[in-house]
Amino acid sequence: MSSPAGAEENAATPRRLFLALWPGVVERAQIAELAAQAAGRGRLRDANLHLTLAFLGATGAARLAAYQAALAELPMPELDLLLDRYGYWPQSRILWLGSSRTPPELYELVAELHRRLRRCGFEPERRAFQAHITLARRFPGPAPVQPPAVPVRWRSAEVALVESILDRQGARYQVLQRWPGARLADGSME
Ligand code: 3AM
Repeated sequence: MSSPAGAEENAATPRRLFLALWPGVVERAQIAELAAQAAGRGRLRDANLHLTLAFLGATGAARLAAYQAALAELPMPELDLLLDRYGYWPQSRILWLGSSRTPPELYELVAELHRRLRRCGFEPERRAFQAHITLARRFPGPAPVQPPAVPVRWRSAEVALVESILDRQGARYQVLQRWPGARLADGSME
């Protein structure tokens, strides 16, 4: 099936990409627990939980290379997120987890990503960035009345480039690359 011609074709096929904060094992388990409490069986698969920073959409190889070059020297803040509230968007029927005090550094990071990607032809979404982790799609609503009993503390200093791959069970996400913040031995940033 995978003839050389087929391989070339695959290389030329645009990939559906986005940039995200990608939880580590511990935070992922904690977020998944909240998803299970709030949405039960209708929740996203644990492995798919993430916080989208920028949706890049179908991206060809040349554009991807330009994005990667643009993000090479990304100044990355250390983000300290407290995921302490649920939200629900009735129009898209999305149940999400977020923070009642999204740190300004996260908005600044998204603005910086937009600045860098725009130079490569990227067009950011018009609607304002809203930091959220989707817990369930096609959720009947409303969001749980009570906030999470145990909020999740998530410290992140990495932007992940993620590919969305459709399989029989829906979208599966694969991290292709990460841009780590340069951290000094004493914990401060370069
Ligand atoms: O982080 P969430 O789950 O909100 O909704 C999609 C998901 O966001 C979003 O990209 C993330 C990874 O798939 N997405 C999908 N298509 C999109 C589009 N056309 C989109 N965001 C904006 N425009």
